[in-house]
Amino acid sequence: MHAAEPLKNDQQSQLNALYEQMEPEGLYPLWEKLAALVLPKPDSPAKVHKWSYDNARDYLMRAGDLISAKQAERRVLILENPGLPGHSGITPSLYAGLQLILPGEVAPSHRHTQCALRFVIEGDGAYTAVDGEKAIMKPFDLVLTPGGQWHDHSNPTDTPMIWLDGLDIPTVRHFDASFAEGYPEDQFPEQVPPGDSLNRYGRNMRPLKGHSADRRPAHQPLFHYPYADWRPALDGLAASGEAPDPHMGHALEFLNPVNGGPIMATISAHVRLLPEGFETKPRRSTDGTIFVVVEGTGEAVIEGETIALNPREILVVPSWKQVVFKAESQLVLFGYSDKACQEKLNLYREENA
Ligand code: GTQ
Repeated sequence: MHAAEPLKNDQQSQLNALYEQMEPEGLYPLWEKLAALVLPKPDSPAKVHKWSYDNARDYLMRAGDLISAKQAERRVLILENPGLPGHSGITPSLYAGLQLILPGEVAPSHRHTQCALRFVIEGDGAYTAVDGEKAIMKPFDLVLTPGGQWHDHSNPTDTPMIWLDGLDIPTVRHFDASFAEGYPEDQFPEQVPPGDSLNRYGRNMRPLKGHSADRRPAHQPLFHYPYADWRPALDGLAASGEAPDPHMGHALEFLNPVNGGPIMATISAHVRLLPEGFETKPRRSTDGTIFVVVEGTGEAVIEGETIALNPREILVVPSWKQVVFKAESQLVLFGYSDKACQEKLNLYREENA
């Protein structure tokens, strides 16, 4: 930041002697570390990385032969960022994993302070039950398990079900605020028919009054955002004739109907559609983002590095890395990040070139 004033003659050796004596007392000189602690701009230890779905699926199915969902509690392969070894994070603040539920299996009910989203990649008809209400899942549905709510996953179909788990595990760890407990039975007792909260809160309406109107937590009533709803909305935007946003394409954020804010306290999520041949202008933001390719092919060019994009691949773009997306065919992406959390802390920034 400022040009350092040079040290005189034997100043450094005297300082070194001082550091050595202080260190056992847990005392360190800030002036040796200031530049690395207070950065002029983000310099994420996380790396740009892409996971092939087919490759990860192969390992997941092999795990499925060796351990049951019940034994594992959650049979998930963690997508760990290669720049964050041992951190179990895909970015410094967020976690990602691929979860497999085989036909007939149940991942038993538990609850925890961490917030979770599920983005379905494969299978049709398994469900996540949240406080005893099933969200029956189809490919590319978004399902939330907000912090503190009981949830179990079951697959009554005859095909495997696989989804991407996105959680704020590293954020909760950072704040030392994790609580978790198991439910005494595998499944939380069913409270209402599937789709109940979607009917009450998912159509831009809310219960006026009446039976179980207040069953869901007031701050988080909706937890299912079906592909059948969001995908046609993107098509409608693309067909409207309005030019795509130069940096984002046609992009829609998933909302919490209570306040029009992000889906959960710590995690934001969106989808975007880039028409065939469209190339975005360069953009960077402080929210490192995890993308799933929903359909189409293209490229992400991140700080000059070109990464091919194919359906079901998972890509992480860390904080403040400049990215350009190019759609070879019409490209549809899902993305989630910690923008919701950063905005609360007045940290979020973006730069649209
Ligand atoms: O489904 O509850 O990938 O608690 C990691 C932790 C999934 C879950 C994960 C979890 C879950």
